[in-house]
Amino acid sequence: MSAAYHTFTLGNTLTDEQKAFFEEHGYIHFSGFLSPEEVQEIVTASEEVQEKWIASKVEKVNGVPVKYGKDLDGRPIVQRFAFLNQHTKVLSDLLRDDRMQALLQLIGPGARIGANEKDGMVLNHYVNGPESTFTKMGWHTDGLRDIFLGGKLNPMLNVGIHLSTLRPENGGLRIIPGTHKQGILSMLFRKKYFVGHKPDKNELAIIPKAGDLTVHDGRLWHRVAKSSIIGEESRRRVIYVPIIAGKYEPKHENSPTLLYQRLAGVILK
Ligand SMILES: O=C(O)CCC(=O)C(=O)O
Ligand SMILES: [Fe+2]
Repeated sequence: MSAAYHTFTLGNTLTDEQKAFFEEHGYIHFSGFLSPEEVQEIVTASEEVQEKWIASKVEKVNGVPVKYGKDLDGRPIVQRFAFLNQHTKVLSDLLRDDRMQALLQLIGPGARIGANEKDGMVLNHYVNGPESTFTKMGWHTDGLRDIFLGGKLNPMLNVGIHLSTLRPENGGLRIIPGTHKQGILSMLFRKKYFVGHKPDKNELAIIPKAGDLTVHDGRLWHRVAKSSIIGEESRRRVIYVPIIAGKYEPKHENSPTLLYQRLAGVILK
C-alpha cells in the first residue's frame, strides 16, 4: 500500500526530499502555490481572452485547435485554450515566477518552460451539464506524441496549476504513480490511448485545492475522471505548462496542425 498522501510547499529552490519524491513516484503535489485572489485574477483573465476568441471565431492558435463547448446556460465557452500565456500578461508573468523556474531542476540541463513550444500554456475548462461533451479524458501519457513526431522521447514534464477546489466526487486527475519508469512497450500498450476510461487498481486521485500546483512526468499514465456531480459544482479549471529539454522548437502562427491534434478533436469527448 502507498504511504499517506503527501503534499509539499514550493519555494525558490527544490529540496532534496522533493526531488527524491518526484524521481521515485513521477509526480509531486505542492499546496498553496497561488492565493485565492491570484486564482480569481487568472480566471478573469481567461474569460477576457475567451470573449475575444469567441467574438473573432479563433479556430487555432499556432496550429493548435481551440476546443469550444457549451456552458450550463448554453452559452459558448472555450474548453481548451492553447498558448494562453501569449494572450494575457497575467499568465505570461506567472511563468516568470521564481518558483516556476525552480521546477526546471526536475529534469536537468537544457530545461525550459515551453512558453512557445508544444501547445504552450493550456487551460482546460470542464463542466458537467446537459450540453457538455468535455467532461473526462481517457488514459494517456503526454509524451507519446513525441514518439510519433520524431521517434525520440525527449524529457518532458507537465506542470498543473489547479484553479478549482475539488472533492473526490468531482472527478479530476487520476495518475498511476511510478509508471514513468516503465519501458517503451508499457508506455505504448499498457492501456488504450484516450478511449480507455476504466479506473485502475493502482491509480491515485489528485484532489487539489484551488491554487495548488502539481507536476507529472510525461511518461506517467493518467486520465481525467468524470465528475459525478452535475451543474455549477462540477466546474473545473486547470492550467498545464510543459517543461521540456532537447531541441528548441517554437511554434508560430503558420505552424501546421498535427495529426494527433486532429484526432484529439474526434476522440476527446
Ligand atoms: O485536466 C487534467 O487534469 C489533465 C488533462 C490532461 O491530461 C491533458 O490535457 O493532457
Ligand atoms: Fe495529459
